[in-house]
Amino acid sequence: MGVASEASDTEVDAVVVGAGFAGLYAIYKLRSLGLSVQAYEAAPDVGGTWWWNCYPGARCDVESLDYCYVFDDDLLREWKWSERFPTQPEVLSYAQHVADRFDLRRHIRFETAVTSAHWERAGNHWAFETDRGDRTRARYFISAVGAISAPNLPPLEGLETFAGRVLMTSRWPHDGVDLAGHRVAVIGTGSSGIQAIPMIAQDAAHLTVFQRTANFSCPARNGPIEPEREASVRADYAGYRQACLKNGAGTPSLLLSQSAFDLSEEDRTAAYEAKWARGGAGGIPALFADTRTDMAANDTAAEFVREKIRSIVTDPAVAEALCPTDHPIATKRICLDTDYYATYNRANVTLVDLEKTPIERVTPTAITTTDGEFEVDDIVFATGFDAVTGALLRMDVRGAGDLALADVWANGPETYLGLMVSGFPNMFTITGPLSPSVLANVMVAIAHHVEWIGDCIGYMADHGYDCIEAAPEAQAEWTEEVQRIADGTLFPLANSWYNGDNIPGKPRRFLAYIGGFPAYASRCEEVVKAGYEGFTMSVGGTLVDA
Ligand code: N01
Repeated sequence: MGVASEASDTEVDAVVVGAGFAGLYAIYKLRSLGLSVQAYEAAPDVGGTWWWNCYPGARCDVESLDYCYVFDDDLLREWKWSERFPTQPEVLSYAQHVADRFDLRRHIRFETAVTSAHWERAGNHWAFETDRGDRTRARYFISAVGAISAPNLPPLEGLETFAGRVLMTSRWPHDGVDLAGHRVAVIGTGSSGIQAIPMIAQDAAHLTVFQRTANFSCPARNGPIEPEREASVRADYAGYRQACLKNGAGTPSLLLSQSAFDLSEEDRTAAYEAKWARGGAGGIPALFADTRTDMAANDTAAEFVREKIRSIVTDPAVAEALCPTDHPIATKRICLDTDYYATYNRANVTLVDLEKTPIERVTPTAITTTDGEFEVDDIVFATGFDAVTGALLRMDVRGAGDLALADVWANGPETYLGLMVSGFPNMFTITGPLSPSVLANVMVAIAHHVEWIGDCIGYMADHGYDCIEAAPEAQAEWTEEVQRIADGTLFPLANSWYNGDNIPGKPRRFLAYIGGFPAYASRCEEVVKAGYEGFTMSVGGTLVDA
């Protein structure tokens, strides 16, 4: 744990905001370049989203062997995951291990949130302020705030009058919550809700789930890592990592090239059955290359999962309410569960379909829908995040000419490669908007960005530059390209956080690059080979020949 000390007034080479997996690696990388680094983290410890989201059932939906750093061979060798899909405590302990192993904590000021970051042209630096009164100046601003880290608490009428406990999966108390004997409400059935619901149902006297939109979920089939699989990965980490980098989603088991219609109906169903039996979130939707682009192909996967729901849930009306029909499968992040659908067969679980009977208000003792009153002791919000842009925009970020990032992005984020924003010199965004980020294995996406940024800063130092900015034309082209590729898929058909739909008033724009991780990485490499094409490098903002 970090120790909070008095407010400071310092100057460093780089400020890193956030000490999750992106922030930790950024600290390590920048320090290895010889830069002085100050990181700020709002939580009392490292881990980012894995620190905050300690709700019951929280677990990673990427396989553990794929969810790790690869920058250090000894680290790879010494860390041993215990399960195929690691629990939140295990992922958190991995982050803590890395922080200790590489002595990263001494660079991090914990329980300290950056409130503002302003570019000061005169000093060619960023000036930061924190909620503890720290003032720090730094040449480089590295945003490692995370794509899924700014919680969304819907403003339900009357919530402030509720007499019971109000909990959020994304802000779950670290010392746990005793739900025994309680009547609990869960609002939200995304990845967080779907993981928490089966666990809460086991503890609570009664659980009422308030579902606004049914979601597709596949069984995790979690368990110990198969020894042969682990041995083969460990025998050739370098080869395995190459396979990750060549895969569209940054994890080798996903995305095949065949069409759903290359197989007969019988063979296709058998292939889906095999994936369902094997478990994992990527299995069913990633089985065929056209699932995300062709509605008929998508329907084959969607209907397969709907049939599974009908076969698991014994009450036909409840089963139908749980069957998603409003969006193609995998156009919202597919969920990964353990016994989610079967939980609705329990006598102590009730499903409320908000599509038919919306919430009207919260009273001191109940949630009231158009259908009546549901008395509860605790309300758990599993209502997601202001994803991809929210955490950055919750800070007061101002670039050249005192331009506020919030104003620049008023119609949606614009970036160049998801790495930089025009008008915001020396500000890099790890897994930023319009990069593969949430559509790739985030550990692969983080590693790629941190290394690209580190190489870029190293190049600048070698060539005598101290200022880099994205060119407006390059940014406009990239922003347009990201949307155009998304428009060629089924993703825009879903109301999802991928498009910003979950936050009232948020402009609709597809927030991640969906062209696949290898295409993205190649583009970034080409840009470098062409002398950082689309970026302008200078000395203190003045263009020079270096
Ligand atoms: O959030 P979500 P999440 N009234 O936005 C509902 C990652 N993650 O925290 O669909 C009533 O997906 C909302 O309804 P609707 C993963 O990338 C990973 O679950 O908008 N309901 C939805 O059901 C994931 O995608 C892991 O109609 C309201 C739910 O709340 C991302 O984080 C685990 C509402 C929010 O679902 C976010 O997942 C957890 C309202 N006013 C998360 N507002 C793993 O690695 C929202 N909802 C496994």
